[in-house]
Amino acid sequence: MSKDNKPNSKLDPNAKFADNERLKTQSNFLRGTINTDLKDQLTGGFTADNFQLIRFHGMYQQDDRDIRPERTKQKLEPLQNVMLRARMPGGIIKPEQWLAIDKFAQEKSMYGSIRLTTRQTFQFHGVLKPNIKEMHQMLNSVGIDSIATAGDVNRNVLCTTNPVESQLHQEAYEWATKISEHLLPHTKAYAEIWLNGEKTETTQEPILGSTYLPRKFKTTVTIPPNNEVDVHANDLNFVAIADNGKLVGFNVLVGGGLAMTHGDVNTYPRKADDFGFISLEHTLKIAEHVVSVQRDWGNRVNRKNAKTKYTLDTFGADAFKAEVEKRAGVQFEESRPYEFTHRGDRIGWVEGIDGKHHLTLFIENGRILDYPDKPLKTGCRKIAQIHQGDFRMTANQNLIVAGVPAEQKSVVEQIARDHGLINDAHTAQRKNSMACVSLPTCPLAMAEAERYLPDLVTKVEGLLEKHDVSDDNIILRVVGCPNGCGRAMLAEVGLVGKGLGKYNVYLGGNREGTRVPKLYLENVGEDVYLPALDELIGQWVSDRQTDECFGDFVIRKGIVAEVKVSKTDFHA
Ligand code: SRM
Ligand code: SF4
Repeated sequence: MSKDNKPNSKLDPNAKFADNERLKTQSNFLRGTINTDLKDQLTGGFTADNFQLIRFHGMYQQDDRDIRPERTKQKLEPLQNVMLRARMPGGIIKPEQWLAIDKFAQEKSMYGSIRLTTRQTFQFHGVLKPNIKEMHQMLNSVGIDSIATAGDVNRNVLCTTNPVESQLHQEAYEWATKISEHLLPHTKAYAEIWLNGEKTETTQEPILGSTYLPRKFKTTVTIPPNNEVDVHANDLNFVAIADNGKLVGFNVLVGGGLAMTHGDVNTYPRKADDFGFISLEHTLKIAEHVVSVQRDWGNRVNRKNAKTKYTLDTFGADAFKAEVEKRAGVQFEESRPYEFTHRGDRIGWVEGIDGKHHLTLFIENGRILDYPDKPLKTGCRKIAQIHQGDFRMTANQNLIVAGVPAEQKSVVEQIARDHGLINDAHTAQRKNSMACVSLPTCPLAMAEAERYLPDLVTKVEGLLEKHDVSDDNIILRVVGCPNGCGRAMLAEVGLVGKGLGKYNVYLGGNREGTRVPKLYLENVGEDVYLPALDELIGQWVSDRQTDECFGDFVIRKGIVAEVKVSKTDFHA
């Protein structure tokens, strides 16, 4: 759609806009009637448009699907509550902030957990209506907000954690924060509604536009060679180019995204295209105009084809890039060389070049909770009570205790060990497996993911042991539906939920996260895919080339075809 609200030239001019366009237009810059709904204690939920509008404020209305049937039987409304997702550019959180969120999760959320996400932030699940305002005010009191962590806007900006090169990380992190701030909505609706802020009239959204973006938009600042943030899942990526450890500019990658819809060949996961290099001073202009071109050219009729990845395939990447250059008044230079070599977090201690120590804790599924045999939440709280550095949430749902002085290392490690935050028995396979939240809170889940992953990993560990490669691993990711929140569409083995106990199995991603996998088995259960994996792992072990990973092996052997261009290859 162009700025004057007409569909763009590639769409049928008579096509009807998606209803989300109406609700954004009528929302008075994201206010809707949320305030009225908040006062209505007859229902725990939000009504009509407000159900969608609260997303722009970082919340989703949910109910626990495990107890839904029982409540229906009792003729009760589902137990409506909200999930909150915070805005934490680069995933950095200070100990005092940690203590505040820990307290809130414990006292005011239904599940008591802090859930680290695949996009370097945390979620509270199960916050009831009477506690929502208090939650935002608590967050605000420690300098956290949840503006634009959901909805048709630029979301939380990621930044590779890189604990080793402190100066480069600091510079990249500052850019992640600046980009996040630059692309935030200008409306003061959040402060007005949740923080009892002064009423100020909003008259325009200079970057996002009065109807915001056609769809969600995701951005990263990435420090190669670690592709922990998975650039190809993101609309816009700034890949850091350094000279002698100092940041000089970015290669800009545009148009990645992973979601699809089962059975709809017009939807597919797609890698981002490399537009070229820019020097640092152009960063915000380029960010702004990749957003503005997507804002004006993106599909506002069909939300399934509204993300930047489809805009690039509709108009052509060259046309999109030329328009960005024109609007920003900046020419992309030829891309500078860089390489991604891995994505996993280095679990355990590393020493930074500044002499500080950093401990990466493996948090299975990112769920920080006091389990009977491992009180993870208490352990994190105890570390936060003595820690003088900060915490970094990684895009692999793990947590780094960053900036520990040498003399405090042993105390931090002891707390972590005492509370199950360090477990030497965790295999490389477990540490390189990931799942999305899925059931019971996700309304879109078709199959289990987070609750299933630990058992599945044990079974895959068994297969690796059987074939005598226990120290090796395969990047394994499970998602409860094809939206792909656990980034299964960049895994060596990706399971995508189809129905309870049934998954589509995709093979052929690589270690670096630069290849989309391809469908191998459709709508199957463990009884089918575990024997199939057993067989394939056997072949891999006997026929692999030196250090060849599983994903590369299945492509070389033609077990699945390589996806080079998603639009043509993914469903072929
Ligand atoms: Fe996601 C929707 C959880 C990362 C693609 N995602 C959802 C919702 C909010 C369900 C809903 O719309 O009601 C899920 C809430 C579950 C719950 O109970 O918490 C949900 N997504 C998550 C998280 C928490 C998964 C996790 O286990 O960590 C991640 C939160 C990230 C964050 O902090 O912002 C999460 N979601 C992703 C990713 C991965 C990434 O960005 O690196 C993707 C794929 C990349 C991409 O966008 O292409 C992803 N989520 C989606 C989609 C499909 C979007 C699309 O292009 O069609 C939806 C559904 C939608 O937007 O309509 C979705
Ligand atoms: Fe929910 Fe699907 Fe995302 Fe999993 S992939 S969290 S099931 S929307």
